[in-house]
Amino acid sequence: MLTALRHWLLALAAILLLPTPALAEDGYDLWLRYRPLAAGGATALPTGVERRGDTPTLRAAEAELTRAFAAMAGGTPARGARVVLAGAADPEVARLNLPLADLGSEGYLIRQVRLGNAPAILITGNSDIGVLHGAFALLRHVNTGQALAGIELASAPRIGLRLLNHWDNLDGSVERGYAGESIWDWWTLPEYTGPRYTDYARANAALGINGTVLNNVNAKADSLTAPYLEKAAALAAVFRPYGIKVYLSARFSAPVELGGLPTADPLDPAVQAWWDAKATEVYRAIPDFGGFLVKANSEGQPGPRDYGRTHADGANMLARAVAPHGGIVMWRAFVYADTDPDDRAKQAYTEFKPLDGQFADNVLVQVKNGAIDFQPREPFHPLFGAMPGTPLMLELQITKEYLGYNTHLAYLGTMFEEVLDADTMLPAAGASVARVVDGSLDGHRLSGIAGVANIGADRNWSGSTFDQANWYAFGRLAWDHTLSAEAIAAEWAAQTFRPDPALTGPVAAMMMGSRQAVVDYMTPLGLAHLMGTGHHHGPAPWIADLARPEWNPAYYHRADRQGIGFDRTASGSNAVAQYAPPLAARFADPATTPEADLLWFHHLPWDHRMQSGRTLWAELVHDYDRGIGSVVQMRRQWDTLAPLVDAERHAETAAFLAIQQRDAQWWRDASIAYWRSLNGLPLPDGAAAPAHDLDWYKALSFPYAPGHPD
Ligand code: BDP
Repeated sequence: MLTALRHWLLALAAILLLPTPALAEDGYDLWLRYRPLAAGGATALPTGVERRGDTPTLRAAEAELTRAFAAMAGGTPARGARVVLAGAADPEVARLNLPLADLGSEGYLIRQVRLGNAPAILITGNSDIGVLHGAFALLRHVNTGQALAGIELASAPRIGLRLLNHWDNLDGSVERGYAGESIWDWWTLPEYTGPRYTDYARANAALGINGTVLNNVNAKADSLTAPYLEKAAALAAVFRPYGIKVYLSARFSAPVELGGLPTADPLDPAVQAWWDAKATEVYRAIPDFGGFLVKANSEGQPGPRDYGRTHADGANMLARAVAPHGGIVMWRAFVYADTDPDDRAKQAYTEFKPLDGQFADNVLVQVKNGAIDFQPREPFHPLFGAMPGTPLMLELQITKEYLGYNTHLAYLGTMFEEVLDADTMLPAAGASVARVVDGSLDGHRLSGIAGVANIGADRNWSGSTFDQANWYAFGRLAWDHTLSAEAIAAEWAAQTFRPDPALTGPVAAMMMGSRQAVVDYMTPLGLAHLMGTGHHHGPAPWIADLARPEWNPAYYHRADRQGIGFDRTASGSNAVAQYAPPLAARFADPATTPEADLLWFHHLPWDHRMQSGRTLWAELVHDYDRGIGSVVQMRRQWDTLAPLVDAERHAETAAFLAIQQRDAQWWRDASIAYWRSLNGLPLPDGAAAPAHDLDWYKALSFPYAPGHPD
């Protein structure tokens, strides 16, 4: 007995002596990080949640609120009015005559009202999904430090299709990924659908993302076989209550590879019949399947051009197959061919513009933000505004393939905002890319926006804390492109760390300057595509010997003894002519071209005079150094925030910022060493010499860098 007591006491002492285990801050919670609210804060938490209706979606909304309020209360008794979840059809809600008409099928309205003669915070919408979105909006409101009393919010999405594109392969690898393996465990699906899939759906529904393409655009036909459809159906079942539909990338040659047909010619009736039957099979497995995404005749993928047919022929064939089931086709405009000697930046426009008006009405053409390929900065793609008869879907890259992967802090909210706000001037001023994409400019029924996901199996989902912000910013702007990147940054920081202006202000400031820093130290003044072949992690502007000309960095910078830059004016490729006449005129003249895009449009002598009074050469070096300086500044700023951020996430970001500074120096030094080998110019006054000679940088090799597709 005594021994037992002694053991018990010893065990108790051991427990008491243990340091209190800190709540794990591993980033898993994303923006759904519910922690006790500061005592005496603005929010009186609701006394309860009342759910009117019994659907999986309403139950999910209730579960989210209950879980959040319990965690936020931290033991303090609730004092606020109860929250009521009720659709517009609820008789009591109907009697309130609330302005619900503009909310569409996914929007929400939140108001403090009286229901059943007691005060209530009502979350309502025209559908259960609207109510769910409202529940997440209310939590965002509280989690950013705002009071519930008197709350009044209403919002509806401006763009219809708000999709993630996963570049995930069936073997678990992720093309251009850096956050671990794919989160889809195809091997254990469909039997095992672990909690991670639900948490994925929660995180996306909180932003209003309503669809996800599960597999890589460089698709395998196997995704369309019965076993894989069953696996996709299991994911669709998890996502359905959260208003998220499943889509698949389709391999154009699937009728040959799976069906044994001799051709995939879109005009061949047997091929059409194969796709019709396949679509029927897909919809039998997944009744609310969204549709197909297709990369065709690009970078080795099969497509209609293999049979002398147009992209419209290919898209329309698939569109006919999914139309009876209510499906859509997203046909990518990311095409360029080594057989086409014309400027790569012109090729998508040349190919697609003449097809305007020829696509079936359930087809969207999906266009990357810029005409080359997700570079740190590109002018907006000239197809925006140029195809008024076709709904154009904007494709953004959330994953930072060309912006330093997960170790460089680069907030893409500013980049997304830049392209959305760009004025196409077609047909006249005020025709922003956002208005093309949301369908309002040309009155399209369909509208869409896609983000290439940066999600992987890493515990923190995105490979770094700050890369979560890019997923977040994409989702928020997809819902409402009028939000500002800065407000989104502050809102993200409040939910991710704490709703304290002493933290959110400096963090948002770091984020707002971060993408320009990357532009500065990698590809200043409109330069592009200077990265190492294959891995895309570091600089290799000297590469000029790859088989396809447009895969060589030298193709893009065109630097020589006299000057640098790609002449896209009438004396060069004349890509400027693909823009609206006033823009074409502006871009045709170096004096009126924004300096940020100068070398994108012009080949200029090294001694060209810049607005600053410096020569182009001195300005380039200045920008590289400014980029490094910004990283140094971010490191300082982040250090001062140590008392306001948990140790685990603070240390990770601090370490990554150190890597970023090292890499920024590498980009700067390697680039300068190379430019000097061409121009023979001395370093501008005060500029430091590169740490190594050019050969040293050329000799670096990274065969095992993450994200490499092979
Ligand atoms: C490029 C990527 C490549 C993708 C391609 C695409 O390097 O891996 O397959 O885009 O968008 O940026 O299809």
